[in-house]
Amino acid sequence: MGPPSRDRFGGTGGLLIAFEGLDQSGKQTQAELLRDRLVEIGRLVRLLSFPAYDTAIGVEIGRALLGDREYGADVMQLLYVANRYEWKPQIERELDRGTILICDRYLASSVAYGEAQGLDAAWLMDMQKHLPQPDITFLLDIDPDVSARRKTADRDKYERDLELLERVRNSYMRQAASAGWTTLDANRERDVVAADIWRAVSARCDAAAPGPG
Ligand code: ATM
Repeated sequence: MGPPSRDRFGGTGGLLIAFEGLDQSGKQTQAELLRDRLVEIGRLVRLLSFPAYDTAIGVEIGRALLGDREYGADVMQLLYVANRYEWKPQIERELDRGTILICDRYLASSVAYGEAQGLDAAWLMDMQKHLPQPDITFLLDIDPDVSARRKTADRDKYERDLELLERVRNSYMRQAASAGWTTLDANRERDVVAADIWRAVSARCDAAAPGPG
């Protein structure tokens, strides 16, 4: 017999859900609300956030975002991608045991921010093809100026550049035309957005739940 199947729908019930969008679009809030609802119905859930600043590569990313390093856009995205590969074994283990993993940013952030800085989107996707792919990606869509206005303090270097944020949003929109994406207007009330997310996730959870027997 081969290794256990990683078909998450017919098998263990694990799911990988990603939240994407500009800073201040409510990714963390929505990820936490979704976690709480899934815990309420008895599912095993884990929240992850990328960049994961608590690894060696994550520490380096943090320094670069604060301006203590002068890496080019390509090196930065290689670091973000490597940071997710650092987590790959753990993500696979969790999915195999049926955990619903909720990621605040994942693969598509590298494509969006890298593409916005002139990098090749195909290259950014290709080097991430051996990471566990998300089952559902939610794009929480807000205007770049809303993102910039909501955050006035402690902005990192991306967050100060409106034109760049516009290009990030365009990349997200392009990516969101693919299967597995759901785009939501995140200018609406928090609970209205959460209800849309719950409708999409609970449908998938029912499909993923281990059947009787
Ligand atoms: P957080 O603010 O979500 O921790 O992310 C830091 C920055 O890293 C964020 N900039 N802004 N706003 C987006 C950027 N980023 C990438 O460019 N590629 C990635 O893969 C990830 C995870 C984040």
